[in-house]
Amino acid sequence: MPRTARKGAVTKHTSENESVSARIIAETERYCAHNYAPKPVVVTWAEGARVRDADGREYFDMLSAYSALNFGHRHPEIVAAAKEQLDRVTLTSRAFHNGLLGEFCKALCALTGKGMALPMNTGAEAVETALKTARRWGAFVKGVPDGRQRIVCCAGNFHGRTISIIGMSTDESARRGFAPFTEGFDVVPYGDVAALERAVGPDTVAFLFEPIQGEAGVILPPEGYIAAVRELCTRRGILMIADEVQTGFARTGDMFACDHEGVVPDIYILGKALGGGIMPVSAVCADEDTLGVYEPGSHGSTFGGNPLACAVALKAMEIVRRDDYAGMAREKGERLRRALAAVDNDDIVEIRGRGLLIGVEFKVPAAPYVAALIENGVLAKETHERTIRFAPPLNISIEELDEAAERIARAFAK
Ligand code: IF1
Repeated sequence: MPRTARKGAVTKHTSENESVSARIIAETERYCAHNYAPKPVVVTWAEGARVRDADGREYFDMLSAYSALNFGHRHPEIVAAAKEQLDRVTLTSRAFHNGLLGEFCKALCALTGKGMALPMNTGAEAVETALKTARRWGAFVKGVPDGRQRIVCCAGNFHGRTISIIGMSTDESARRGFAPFTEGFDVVPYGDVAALERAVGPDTVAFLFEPIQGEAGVILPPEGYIAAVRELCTRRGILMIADEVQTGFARTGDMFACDHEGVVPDIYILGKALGGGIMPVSAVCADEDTLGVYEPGSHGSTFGGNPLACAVALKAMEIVRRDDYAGMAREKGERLRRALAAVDNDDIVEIRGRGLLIGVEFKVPAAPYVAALIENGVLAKETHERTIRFAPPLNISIEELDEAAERIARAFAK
């Protein structure tokens, strides 16, 4: 198969003083696999909602590392917690106890209302852990013959990049060349409860969904969908698994996006912002009748629950509540959506989202608008070609948010 030319090759930098960025980009392009086409910005410093590139230009970060930076870059209290822990112990593996894992899991249980937590590192690892939990629960608790467990998921889903997870994907670009895939998944249209009702059978053990589909383009389900899913999963005896990796930790204006409809899923999948913007921390939270399916040696991770991750996440969980990040996301999300709605550009088809997870859909490819945003000092990225996601740190100041909105309006002016 001839190597296809890589899309989005680095654009030639125009002026001399950009040679630092160009040199760094060229080195990255030469030695790093091309599994991304990054925008031509080399971030070398960041604080709060601001980042600077290798040539000293400053931008507002309106992507927040895909919602892992709810607390902004280098939140001082979270950095301090990390530094303190660095001088004690950073890694033990789970072959031994460490001084923070119990406290970390207890705090997660307090935050989610669940009885237990299982610590992992990346979102994908937490999703895989939730899938394994559901399959075991199906075999050991529900009584589905082992090997026949089925899990329902949604068209347009994004849950990570492992082979089992992309096996659920309906995005050909995430699947091409990676077959064969893991069996046991059924796909239903997102937001369609009747389709879910039809898809659930005697061997179905769980339904996995995103309360708002991020990567699909900030797609909100119909009002009442989450509550209807809750009722259906309870009635049909299957686990309701909410992937809150991107929507969790106050991003959508509630602690979790399921809270918008007052729903508690059987399993929460958490990640991204749980790491406070410092390091990967993820977890699966559920009650003991679900997470109790594990016995020693049945699942694990070298770094899962390490003391440095626990220290950082404990501080993040303290701050997200103490400083009412959900309230901030609601207030600033409304402010930003109002500013975006005032932009006069008939290329804009729809502005949607909740809290500070906002998508602006265009009728044309959005990449040129992203380039204009970058020229105006705003970092963002399009998803699925025509939707630009705006997800700034939740603690961005009102002044910074208003300045960012003005820059966005300038970039979007036709
Ligand atoms: C990429 C997307 C966002 C996620 C949800 C699990 C994971 C993610 C709902 C896995 C991760 C990231 C991955 C990153 C880009 C980004 C992304 F565009 F890919 F889909 F945010 F929308 N569940 N999303 O959004 O977590 O293993 O990455 O820690 O892979 O390109 P992870």
